[in-house]
Amino acid sequence: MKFKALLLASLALSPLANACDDIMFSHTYARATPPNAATSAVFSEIMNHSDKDRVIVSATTEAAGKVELHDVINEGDIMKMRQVDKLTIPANSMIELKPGSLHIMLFNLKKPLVEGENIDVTLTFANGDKKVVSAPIKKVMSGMKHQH
Ligand SMILES: [Cu+2]
Repeated sequence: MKFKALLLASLALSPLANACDDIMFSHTYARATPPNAATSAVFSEIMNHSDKDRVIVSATTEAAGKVELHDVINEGDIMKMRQVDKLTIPANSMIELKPGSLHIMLFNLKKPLVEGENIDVTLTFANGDKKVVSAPIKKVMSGMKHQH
């Protein structure tokens, strides 16, 4: 019983309501697609204002049947995308998801992504937090071939 009381006390003291506010997304957008395209990507600048590393372990969106976290690596002269199992935002730092680098990959698009519309992307963190980010759909110059 003593343990339970301690647990409740610590829960009451922890700033659960503010848990997500340490992470800020800016310049988030999804790449507009031509009709019949099956894939797209979401980019963002993600800032971590806390003094703990934060880790994104998965993402989902209504707009796509499958979502993966991706990085781009150089293999010889070829830039290749590969799936990563997490995106770590170091304490008091930021990471940039951008074309040719880290991105959130959308597969099996349910319909084309039309410039001017928005999609919601739900990100799940390693500690169980979830955060929904609205990504405006924009046209992006695509210099990168989709090679998996
Ligand atoms: Cu990708």
